[in-house]
Amino acid sequence: MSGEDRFQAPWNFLGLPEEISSPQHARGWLLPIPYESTTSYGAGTREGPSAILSASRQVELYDHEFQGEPALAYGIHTTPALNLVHRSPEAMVANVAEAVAELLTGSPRPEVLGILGGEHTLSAGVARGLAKIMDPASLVAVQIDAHADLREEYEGSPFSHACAARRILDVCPVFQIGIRNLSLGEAEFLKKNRRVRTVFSEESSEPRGRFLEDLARFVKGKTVFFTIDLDGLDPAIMPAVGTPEPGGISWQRLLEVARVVCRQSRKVAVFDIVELAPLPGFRAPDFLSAKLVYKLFSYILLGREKTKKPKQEKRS
Ligand SMILES: [Mn+2]
Repeated sequence: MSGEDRFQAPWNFLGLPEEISSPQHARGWLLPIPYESTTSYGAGTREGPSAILSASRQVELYDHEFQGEPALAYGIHTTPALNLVHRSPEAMVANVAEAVAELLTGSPRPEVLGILGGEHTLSAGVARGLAKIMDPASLVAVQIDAHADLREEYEGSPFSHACAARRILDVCPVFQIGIRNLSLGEAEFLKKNRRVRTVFSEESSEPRGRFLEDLARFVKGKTVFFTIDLDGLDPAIMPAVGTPEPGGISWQRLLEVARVVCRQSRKVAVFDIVELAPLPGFRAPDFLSAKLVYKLFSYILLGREKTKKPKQEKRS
């Protein structure tokens, strides 16, 4: 055994060395929030953040799409997990809002904050945190999900995971993609609410992806909170969720959506990836999640440079 083999890469996202992952250097920060309380079916989302961090250490730094090692250019800092006081979902939401607002206004601070959940309820806190530190009129949310999550309350709580989008809608307009499970009450709410645009699963899987033009218009000039409930994906590639639904978004379509959101908006301030409930011995969903986090950081922090059209060389 050589000296090198005895030492593991640092315990952070992608196993980056200190000079790349320090808060002073890193333009992207990652905050784990292992919160689980109101999950209604399969449990295990509290294990999500550590499974993603663990899988990320196997993700290749080289990204074929970018023809390089993007993380080394912008740096990613993994903060300690947010310790939540489990008094109530309301207290959690307030805690998350405070933490997000503090991180985004502190010094040093990230250009973009990624959050690893944890159940979807925490996204209500993220939206509130953003509204504290910026003009909510320039904020919009894009939601990937199987569920509309538009209930006013569920099992007696307005802060259930089944109300995640409704609580974001309290703060800003929402564009939701991949939806294939909602209640009668939610369907009626959708018809009369103009602040939410719902792309149902059949439309989000349509080969030409015509909804992407609407999405581009929705995010144009806005600061985006991008919230990804992993159950929005096809359960064939993402079975490790509490409430899997047949149908859903492919990996390629998800990346198309992410490119539009990250490149057409003014900026993405926060993204969260929630509801991973790891399946022991089955690593593909953990790895997908880790790769998704890396792609999002790259689209946000390098994406704009990549979208600039190369100047045409004059031929003489
Ligand atoms: Mn969901």
